[in-house]
Amino acid sequence: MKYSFKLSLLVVVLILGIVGSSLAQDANPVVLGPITQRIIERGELICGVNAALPGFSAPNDAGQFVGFDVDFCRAVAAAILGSADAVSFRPLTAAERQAALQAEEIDMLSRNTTFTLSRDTSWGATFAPTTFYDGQGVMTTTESGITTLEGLEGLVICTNQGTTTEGNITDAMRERGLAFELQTFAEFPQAFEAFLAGGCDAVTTDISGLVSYQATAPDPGALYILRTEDGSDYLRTSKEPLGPVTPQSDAQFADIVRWTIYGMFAAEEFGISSETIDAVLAANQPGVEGARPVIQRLLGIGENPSGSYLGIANNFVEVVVRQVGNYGEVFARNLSVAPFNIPRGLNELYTNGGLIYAPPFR
Ligand SMILES: N[C@@H](CCC(=O)N[C@@H](CS)C(=O)NCC(=O)O)C(=O)O
Repeated sequence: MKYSFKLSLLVVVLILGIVGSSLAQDANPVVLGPITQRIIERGELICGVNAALPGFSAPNDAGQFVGFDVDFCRAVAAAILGSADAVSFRPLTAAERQAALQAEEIDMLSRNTTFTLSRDTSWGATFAPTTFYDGQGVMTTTESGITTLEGLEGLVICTNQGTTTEGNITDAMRERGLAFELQTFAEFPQAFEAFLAGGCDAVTTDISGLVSYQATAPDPGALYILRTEDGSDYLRTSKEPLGPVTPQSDAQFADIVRWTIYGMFAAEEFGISSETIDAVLAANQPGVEGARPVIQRLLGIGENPSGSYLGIANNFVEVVVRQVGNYGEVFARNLSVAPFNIPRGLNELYTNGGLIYAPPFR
């Protein structure tokens, strides 16, 4: 009796061991989150964007959305659906974005949105990695001769509602002991129009936004973005880390967005672009001399798991780079060109002194 009990215990332990080890070999099967599932069923990603921020997000002459922020929507669609074109864009104002995200009218938001503590907690949102490290700036007219915040004492500064900008400008002026009048508008284009019409002495928002508006204004030379005392850079009155946002209800989808962005950062770091992808693939096949394991893991070459951890195509980084490009290509195509000519600055790779850094793909 005692003997047979021991025997059956041994059998149970053996069975558990076999089942356990086969589970471990399979890794954890990925359970797709509700938003990921919806995107797959719909065959399309719904992405909330800015309708009027050339360089970052605006319709082109053919009515298609193009720009830096738009390309991250396209990258996520390529990662999940295999096609960067499988995106439906929803134009949203700054004030509309929180509700749209909370109601899950959009799968993700990619709209010059600053990552802050209050938004991360009270929006019911998950912030993806920062794709553009920005700061708030202030614009005056060349004609006014105002080149400092002190020069704006007692004057009218305009911006749009529902933004980090409103609080930041108040802090910046108060810290310097400068009184001023803040006028806010429902949308930034209205604030900019009021400024151009002389109703505001200055207008303030993200420096990227000011550069975009200046570049596309009828007379860019008539507009001045305040600079630091030594003139070497724009005056930054805040930190504005901008990046995509997803609803908090789906951590699995948030992982896909996060690692799609990291994949684009890592691809730039390892010299993998839409132009070099075929050569990189060929040079890194198993058994090829000089093949780099770090690249094999990133691109999911051979037996290396990559997208399989996310429940999407194992070679998702290859698909994204082929169709959208690496981070540097996306930056160059949209922002390094005239009329914007935005320098990489903090948005350089960490290997070049910037903040763009991807954790390991392992
Ligand atoms: N990054 C800031 C500001 C974003 C913002 O609203 N920027 C303006 C100026 S570039 C804009 O997008 N305006 C368009 C609008 O108001 O709809 C935030 O997240 O609050």
